[in-house]
Amino acid sequence: IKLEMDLHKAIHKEELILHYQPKVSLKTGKIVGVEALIRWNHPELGTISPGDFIPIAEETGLIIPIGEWVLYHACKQNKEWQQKGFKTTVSVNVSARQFTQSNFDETVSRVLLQTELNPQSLELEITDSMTANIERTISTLQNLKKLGVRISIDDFGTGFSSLNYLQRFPIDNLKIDQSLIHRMESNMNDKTIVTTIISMAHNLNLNVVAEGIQTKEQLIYLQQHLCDEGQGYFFTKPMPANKIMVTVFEIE
Ligand code: G
Ligand code: G
Ligand code: MN
Ligand code: NA
Repeated sequence: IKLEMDLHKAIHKEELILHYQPKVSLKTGKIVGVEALIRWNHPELGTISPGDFIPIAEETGLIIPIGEWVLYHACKQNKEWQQKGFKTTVSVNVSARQFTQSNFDETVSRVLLQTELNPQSLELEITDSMTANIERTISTLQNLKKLGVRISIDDFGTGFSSLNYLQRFPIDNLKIDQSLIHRMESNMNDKTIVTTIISMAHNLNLNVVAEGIQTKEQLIYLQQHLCDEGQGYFFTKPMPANKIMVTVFEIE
């Protein structure tokens, strides 16, 4: 209850911040985008990870204002980077409760206008847990695609997703869940699953992103099997906007 009340005030008290994790092209080694990941600097408890407060935000409905805060700040930051000459896209994680709001597309449209970010530079990450109502999901995705934004399926390969929706949803990217990438080393079956996901995605004209790359071996295997892009501690951990400017963009 205490945490819930604190979360209520967190936005106005400017305790929420975004960290960014680069997404790297496995062909060129260049940074093609960043994923925005929220953090909460609690005045007494220190940094609280989204895994611990996003569920509370979802239950209480606070995810709606928080989600809009994330969207606005991620777009605004990316616009600033673009004006400085860094050609990146920004990916924003979207919760089920946000995605199923009837005016979610209007929120996205408003934020794009406010920040003057090119819609093609914004990627929305949804998970298949929010695709229970297939027809409704398709219609929401179609409205979002009309705005010009890109859509990713996050955490792919976990849960009980049906492959059926992949060809029915107007999506752009498939992000392979990090658990599969981590298990590749020890498990031949997981290697096969990953390469099969890559081929399937390419056959459906989808761009494939591997999450959670931590070792050179994982990277080489993914490159050999033509995975398009990757994220993970092997490249860099998520970091604050000012730090990413110096340590990552400047290296290019
Ligand atoms: O950054 P970290 O590994 O702690 O993130 C944990 C989880 O929280 C991940 O599943 C991630 O997708 C989710 N998450 C991070 N930032 C956001 C956000 O801004 N909105 C939503 N809905 N989820 C987020
Ligand atoms: O659910 P989603 O894919 O959005 O979650 C991304 C989360 O994974 C973020 O919290 C991020 O901090 C974390 N992450 C990113 N790269 C790595 C990695 O290489 N290893 C591990 N263990 N976590 C990672
Ligand atoms: Mn994600
Ligand atoms: Na993921």
